[in-house]
Amino acid sequence: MKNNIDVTYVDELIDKFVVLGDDKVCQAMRYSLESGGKRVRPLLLLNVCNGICGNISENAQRLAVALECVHTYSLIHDDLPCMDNDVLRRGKPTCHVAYGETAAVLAGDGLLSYAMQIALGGNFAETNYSLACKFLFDRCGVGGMILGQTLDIFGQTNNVLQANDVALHKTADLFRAAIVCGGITSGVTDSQLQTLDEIAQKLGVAFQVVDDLLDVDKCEKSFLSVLSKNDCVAYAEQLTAEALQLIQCLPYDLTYLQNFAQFNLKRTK
Ligand code: GRG
Repeated sequence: MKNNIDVTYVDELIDKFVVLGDDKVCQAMRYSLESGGKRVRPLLLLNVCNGICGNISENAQRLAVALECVHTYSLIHDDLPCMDNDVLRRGKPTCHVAYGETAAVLAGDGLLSYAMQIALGGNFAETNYSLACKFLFDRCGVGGMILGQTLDIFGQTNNVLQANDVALHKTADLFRAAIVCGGITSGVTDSQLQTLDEIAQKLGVAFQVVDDLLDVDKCEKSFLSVLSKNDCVAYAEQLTAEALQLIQCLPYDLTYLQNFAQFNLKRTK
């Protein structure tokens, strides 16, 4: 069992696997990758591995870093003038404000390609690694995170079902990639993978509900546009309780997941 799977450890893995040049696009990629993200998704993946098999393989490290690259690209593109047009992210100028729109588009593209390069550089002789790579990139694509963004931008969010559908793809799909890939690389059974997937969906939607509660200015296309504040809190609590119950069905030490689920309800950023 490894101790201290924390933000510092994830940062070390990012330094190990993301080796960039010094041109403007690489600078923009580095700027966003190193601007204070919480590293939620890689931490979930690595801690699930550690809790299940007490070991973190290089393949798992690669998937964790690839996932953070995908997450970072999604934020850069989401902030662009043609999407949310945000000027601040994590209290700092967004990538396109700091480096210009063209470099920011390319930085997002670069991070997505880099994620594939890191994942494809892994050891495919290891059981089920190809399955883990497929699962990760399926969850990023047009049936996953991109679908979430498509529903968010071009669809309607008039009721809880629609808001839930957006959150399941925009947010929960990368949580599924994290938690299920942690399970795949640790060799759990298919039925345990199914349970991990259900836990991930509940935690992912709960994360988005709390995100909307923390961003009260965003009144459109938010859980707050279809539920009262109290009902949002109750919904996040209900999803968390369901996730915690499912975690207890698994025969592993998943204390990290339990703590994360509770922490999410109290987080302030
Ligand atoms: C690929 C064109 C394109 C768009 C990407 C999904 C998406 C579309 C953008 C993500 C924008 C967004 C706000 C998604 C919701 C998920 C979410 C709550 C993101 C913030 O995650 P944190 O809190 O971020 O983990 P940090 O800053 O800690 O890395």
